[in-house]
Amino acid sequence: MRTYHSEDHRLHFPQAELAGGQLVTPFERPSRVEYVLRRLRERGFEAPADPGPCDLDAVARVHAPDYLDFLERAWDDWVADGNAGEIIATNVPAPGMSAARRPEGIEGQVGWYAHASETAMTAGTWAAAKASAACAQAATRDVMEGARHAFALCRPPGHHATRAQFGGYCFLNNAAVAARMLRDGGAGRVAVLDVDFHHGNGTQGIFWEDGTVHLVSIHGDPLHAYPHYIGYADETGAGDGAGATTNLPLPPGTPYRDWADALDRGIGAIRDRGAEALVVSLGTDAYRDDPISFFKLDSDDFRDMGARVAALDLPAVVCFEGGYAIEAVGVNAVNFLEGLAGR
Ligand code: 7XA
Ligand code: ZN
Repeated sequence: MRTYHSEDHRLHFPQAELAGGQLVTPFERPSRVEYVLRRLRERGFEAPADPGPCDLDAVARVHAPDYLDFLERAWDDWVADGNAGEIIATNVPAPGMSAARRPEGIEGQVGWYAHASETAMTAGTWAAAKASAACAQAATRDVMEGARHAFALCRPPGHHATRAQFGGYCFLNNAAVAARMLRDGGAGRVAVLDVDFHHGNGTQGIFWEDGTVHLVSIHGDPLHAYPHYIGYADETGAGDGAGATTNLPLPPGTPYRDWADALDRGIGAIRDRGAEALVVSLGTDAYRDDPISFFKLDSDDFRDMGARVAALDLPAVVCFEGGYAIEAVGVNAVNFLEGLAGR
């Protein structure tokens, strides 16, 4: 299995995340990638390839042009406005406000394009986000050219990024870009299987009315978990996409046997809709020691998870998402890949 990685992920390293009423070092930090790289090496995977430049046309297939323009200029506009710190959304168009007009000032625009305030932007965020999407694109090209599986070590992650908003540490939706590329490349139906602890709200929104891309997301029940306001089982898509969203929320403390039952239901749903290719949003934050999550999976469970996904017998692009129990992130991600590859 080929793997893709860009050192440009380092360009995104905010110093602050608003968590529990404090500014802390973000959970989503560059060392996460180091642990995955180290484990890939230890387990004999070939050295990750650089993905090359990001194809912005492919990104624009899933994100709004004005949002991409905002991401590109946000830092310069922020600094030009006299701001000395990192970009953090402090004002948002809440329900009840007139949200029909985008503000002209950068502070108002930051809130316009954000759906959460834990996620800071820095001078290098746009470059890192593009490099992350480029990894997904390179892995997708591999699969389109006949590879069975490919792994994109994406950072920053992507599944919370909607068509026109960032949040949840995500700016560009790498999995959605991959799914769109697979469809544009000729796959009749594509499935996105999101095994990250958090609901893939961005992916859901992007494909909400698209019956050709089936999202299956297994995640912490939004009654108790971020992103809090979306991800319920009765959200199943609309219009042409009616029935093409499958949400499998699970309660606090869920052990692997229950999690795996949900996975098997999701795999059954993917089979039923007849996907020809698969994108996996691989977060490892369902792990029992993850600091911001509440499932109880062990490291070995990620290998079993990969093996169950392999039984779908579909070509698959795997995009890295969340996972913050730093030392275990590498083991868990690579266990999944080995299970998938039958190693
Ligand atoms: O998969 N998504 C993540 O791992 C990011 C979750 C962000 C949680 C922020 C809670 N304030
Ligand atoms: Zn997550």
